[in-house]
Amino acid sequence: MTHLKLIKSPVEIKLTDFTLNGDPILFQRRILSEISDIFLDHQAAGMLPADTIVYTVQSWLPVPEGTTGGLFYGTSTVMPGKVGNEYFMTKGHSHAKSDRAEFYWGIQGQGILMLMDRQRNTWGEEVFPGSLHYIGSNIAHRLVNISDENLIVGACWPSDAGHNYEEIAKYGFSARLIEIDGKPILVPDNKK
Ligand code: M6P
Ligand code: ZN
Repeated sequence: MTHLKLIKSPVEIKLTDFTLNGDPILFQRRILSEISDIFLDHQAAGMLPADTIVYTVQSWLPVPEGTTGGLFYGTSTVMPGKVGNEYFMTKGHSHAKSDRAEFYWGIQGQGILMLMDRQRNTWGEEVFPGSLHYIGSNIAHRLVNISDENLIVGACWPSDAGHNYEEIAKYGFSARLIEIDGKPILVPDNKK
């Protein structure tokens, strides 16, 4: 019974390193060997250690997955690095319930949030500490680290959004973020 009680939330963000502390927290680690297919240069991917951590995600799911009206919170950390000339990035996804939106915000490091609409138009938003990103419905999204430090990004999304990874796994985004002359450039790459 919490009536008239002053209580603490079960989860806190540790502001020195932005990790989530509390219970329950879900921790995911994506290593290169599991996600090497997302990168263009498979030979370059094969030259890096298979257990290289590309990114981690900490999430607080306060209600069961699929609940209507709830929210989830997550912190993604994309490591610095490249596969060939392509920066380390997340798998990327659209939402299984495709009309569900999401907020991302930059916490640490420099990156690009790649966004792609249903017509496969792809663009990028610059991510930096304090940047805020509204990812509308029907927009696929992927984070790319373009700096030489960890890219840390917060996220908040509806608990019934779900993840659709299949389309991105099959067709990719219609562009890749490649380093050319020391700068990140979106280069067309259409498999559809
Ligand atoms: C954010 C949210 C999560 C997502 C995570 C990693 O924290 O968007 O829903 O799972 O980033 O991204 P991905 O699922 O594309 O690997
Ligand atoms: Zn999402």
